[in-house]
Amino acid sequence: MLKEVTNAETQNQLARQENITANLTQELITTRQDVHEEIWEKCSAGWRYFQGSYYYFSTERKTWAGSRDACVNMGGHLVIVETREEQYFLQTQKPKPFCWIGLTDSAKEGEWRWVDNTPLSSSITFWAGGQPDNKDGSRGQDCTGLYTTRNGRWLLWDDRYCGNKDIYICEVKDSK
Ligand SMILES: [Ca+2]
Ligand SMILES: [Ca+2]
Repeated sequence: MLKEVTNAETQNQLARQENITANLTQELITTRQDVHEEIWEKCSAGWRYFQGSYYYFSTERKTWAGSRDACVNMGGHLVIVETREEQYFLQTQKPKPFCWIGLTDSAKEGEWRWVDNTPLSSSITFWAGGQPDNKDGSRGQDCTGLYTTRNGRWLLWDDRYCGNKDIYICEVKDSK
């Protein structure tokens, strides 16, 4: 009798655990579907996904400040390039011919900061040869963008006049 009760309890426990496992599996499948749908939705609307961030490549042209505000309105920020891989990813997307990124020295000449106020690291920079040169007559150049070098192969950084209207790249970190 005692043995039968124990067996029944064990079976009950097994059944409960199977139930929990099945629920967890279902939850995992649903979460995966949600993530895929979100990626698909964003990508199909002009967003691209790379290593934990979504990137939006605009087709409309705005000043640097206008671009910065547009990205904030989309829940993100002008792209902040933190790694070589990220820079190479942006290069492969070929956003021609020039597009704003979130780097400026408008607060203090020569002191480059990202839009989240992080100072530019000297080890991760991708300035084109001779840049930044701050050359645009008396207006100076305080805002950075990616531009296609003459051989058309590399997208490197150049500082330009912030009032120029150009396309831009926004970044939104994946919250999941
Ligand atoms: Ca400057
Ligand atoms: Ca320049």
